[in-house]
Amino acid sequence: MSDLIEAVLKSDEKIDLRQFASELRTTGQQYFLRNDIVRAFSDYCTHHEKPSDFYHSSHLGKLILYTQEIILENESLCMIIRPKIASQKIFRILEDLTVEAMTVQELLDLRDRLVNHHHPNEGDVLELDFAPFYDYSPIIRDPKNIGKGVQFLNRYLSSKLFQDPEQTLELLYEFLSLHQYNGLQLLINQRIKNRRELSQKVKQALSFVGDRPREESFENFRFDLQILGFEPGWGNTAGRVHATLEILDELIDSPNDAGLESFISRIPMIFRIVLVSVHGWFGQEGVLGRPDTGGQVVYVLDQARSLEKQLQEEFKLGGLDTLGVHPKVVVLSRLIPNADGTRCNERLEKIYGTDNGWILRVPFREQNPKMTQNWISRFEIWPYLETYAIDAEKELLAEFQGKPDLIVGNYSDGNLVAFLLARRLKVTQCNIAHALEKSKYLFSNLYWQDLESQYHFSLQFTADLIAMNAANFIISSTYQEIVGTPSSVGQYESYACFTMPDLYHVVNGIELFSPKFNVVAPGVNETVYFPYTRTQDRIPSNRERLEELLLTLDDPTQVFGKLEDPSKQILFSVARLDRIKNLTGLAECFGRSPELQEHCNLILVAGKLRPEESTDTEEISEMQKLYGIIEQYNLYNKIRWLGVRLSKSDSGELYRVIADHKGIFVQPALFEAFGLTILEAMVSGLPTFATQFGGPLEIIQDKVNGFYINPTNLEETAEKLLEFVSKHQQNPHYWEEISQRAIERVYTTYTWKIHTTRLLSLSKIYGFWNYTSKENREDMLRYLEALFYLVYKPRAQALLEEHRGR
Ligand code: UDP
Ligand code: LCN
Repeated sequence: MSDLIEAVLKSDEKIDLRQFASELRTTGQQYFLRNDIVRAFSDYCTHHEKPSDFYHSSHLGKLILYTQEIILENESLCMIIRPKIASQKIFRILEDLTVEAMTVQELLDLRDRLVNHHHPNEGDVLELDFAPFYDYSPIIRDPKNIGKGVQFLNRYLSSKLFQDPEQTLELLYEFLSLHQYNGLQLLINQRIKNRRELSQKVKQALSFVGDRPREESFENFRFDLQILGFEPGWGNTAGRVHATLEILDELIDSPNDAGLESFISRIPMIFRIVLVSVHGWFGQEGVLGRPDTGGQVVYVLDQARSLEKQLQEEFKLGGLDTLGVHPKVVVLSRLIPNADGTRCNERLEKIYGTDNGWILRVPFREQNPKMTQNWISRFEIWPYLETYAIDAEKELLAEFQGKPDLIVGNYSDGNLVAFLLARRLKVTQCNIAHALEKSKYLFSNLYWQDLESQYHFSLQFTADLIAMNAANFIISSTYQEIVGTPSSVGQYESYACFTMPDLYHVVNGIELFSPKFNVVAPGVNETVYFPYTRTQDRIPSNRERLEELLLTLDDPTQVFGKLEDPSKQILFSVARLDRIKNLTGLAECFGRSPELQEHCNLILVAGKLRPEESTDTEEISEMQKLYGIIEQYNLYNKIRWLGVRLSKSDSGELYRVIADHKGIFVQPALFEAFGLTILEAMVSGLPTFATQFGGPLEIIQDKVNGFYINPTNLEETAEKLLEFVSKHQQNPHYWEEISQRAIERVYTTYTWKIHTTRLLSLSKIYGFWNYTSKENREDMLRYLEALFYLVYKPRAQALLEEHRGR
């Protein structure tokens, strides 16, 4: 039994536990989530006049602190306790305070009973368990090391490998012989016939290049090295070639994991990359702010640019650029024939700022022209993905004139396509979630059947399970994306155990301690978003135009609201009009606080102004809600709502104009997986108040370089904003101090250079280990295929039929 429960039961607090349980019963509610539990317990303490430390310090208080869920059923109470990150214990407590441990299966049955979908007489439901497949691979032990997979894997496998120096050398030899680019042999050639020769020749080459001037170009001695058995890829100068060979020499003589990592990171292994981002409007202009088109598009485009740049630098240092070795990065997206003024109906579009970066758009097959001619919501896209992957494979092979070296999936749909492609092409698969819908929508799995007609979560969650288990490695933007915080469950963690009543039970959905997880945060485009103080890089006419748009322009086609006093401090936010982005919550917070209205104006930038311009139900309802709030609190003269789609450069300048006015950025989302707008605002120099639910908790250090808000507590949020405003009024340097620290935070931690250096190094190391350990994942992949064909595909076909009938 859990120590915590035992401690409660051994003390007088068992009476409180019984009383608390009986009070929960009187609410008539059966299912309590953490927030409900904490609130109910706080009420209990107040109502029973408990001493002030009872809430936190009593045994019961501590037990409640770790309790994620309580489910009441007849006389029993089920507690789901999360004593530490990524672990779960389940107990049933009966009325007489007898405690029994429950299995995951029992918990899932209980949840099914709760929603009247438990039918034991009709047989068992399919049970999915991925745990046996992870028995073969090493597992991280300490939860604090989750997300540092590659370091762990490298250390673990190195120590195994290095026990046998001869085998190490053999593997290195075989691995070095593999690399080619369009028929150009790289690294070593057949003149080095075996591992022993490799070891000798490395020493000879070292002495040969060591005698040459450090700066001498590789071209000058390329053919001398070739005779020794060495091909291009070691360096562009004698100095660089020497340094790379030295690392190898050291690795052969005294292998160690750090040396291996730095050596593998220098090897040219990745030339062609595919970034899969299927749904949404994927373009470079006029697409942001539409439903389904937000940060992912910004992320993928910036990542593509940065990957190309990083590879170009790498190839230059490796002496390969002059030999015609150039990287190619392709963003694979969907071609949308009815493109609504965007370029999404073009097959190929060059990515701005790249030499060889492209958006390749492949259409969905015309299984249902009514749908496939148009934008399709990410919730409806599932039936079209399998054939899309088949068509995309052909296009990619033609485009690259060969296979890619790395496939990166984005979001549930892109990750599923990445799985299908990687499986067919036998290429390393990396996943990026961006936002897993499962944790965004409360009870999305338990009530999936009620939500199915609108959200089709049965397809999405099945796709997620397939893709996340299939991926060779997963990169997440934050630690908590994987396993949450001590008090909240992580996004991936929510896949570990859940029920999809009548469809399947997941008893082990993902191994959170697997070294496949790596935290690699995104950056921000530094040419677009930079500090407001860098006046030399700003264009005065743009600044004036945007200042007018923000504060005074009277154009009802673009702006709603007219400021009575434009000199008040600006509260600013920009987001799509999704419910979860909660711009309406911010407006409500502003509306309810006359004091905030006295000192500030609220400026919101969202893609649209008029419900009739949208076909997205959530977007329409958010617009209607926003108009309602403006009316209810009479905010017409205190708010400006810009329904504009800004160009990239305007969007950067907009933040800076707000900073010129000493404004404040507020990100009020009910949940934010990461939050690129936060980086954009911070690097521009805006003091930023962001939601405490999700990624912002890791980006911002509270009260140091920004502030957390609880967007569900409107009063507290208004108070926090007012406190800042008043501090700023008393001390004009206060704003600047926070502003400066926000800028520093981004430059030290969130740059694309840091991101891509890490991503490429990960890709190579996973590639190396997959090769050398010849890890046999075939059994898991077969299981995943079965899931795809037996569960996903029939459901996707049924959805297609439904689409056809619309
Ligand atoms: N954005 C924009 N115009 C809008 C809404 C959003 O340009 O009307 C941009 C914003 O600047 C940011 C991205 O879209 O670059 C949103 O990314 P974020 O990660 O904050 O949220 P997401 O939309 O992905 O959930
Ligand atoms: C999706 C989201 O919801 C955001 O929180 C992220 O910042 C964005 O994708 C980029 O990863």
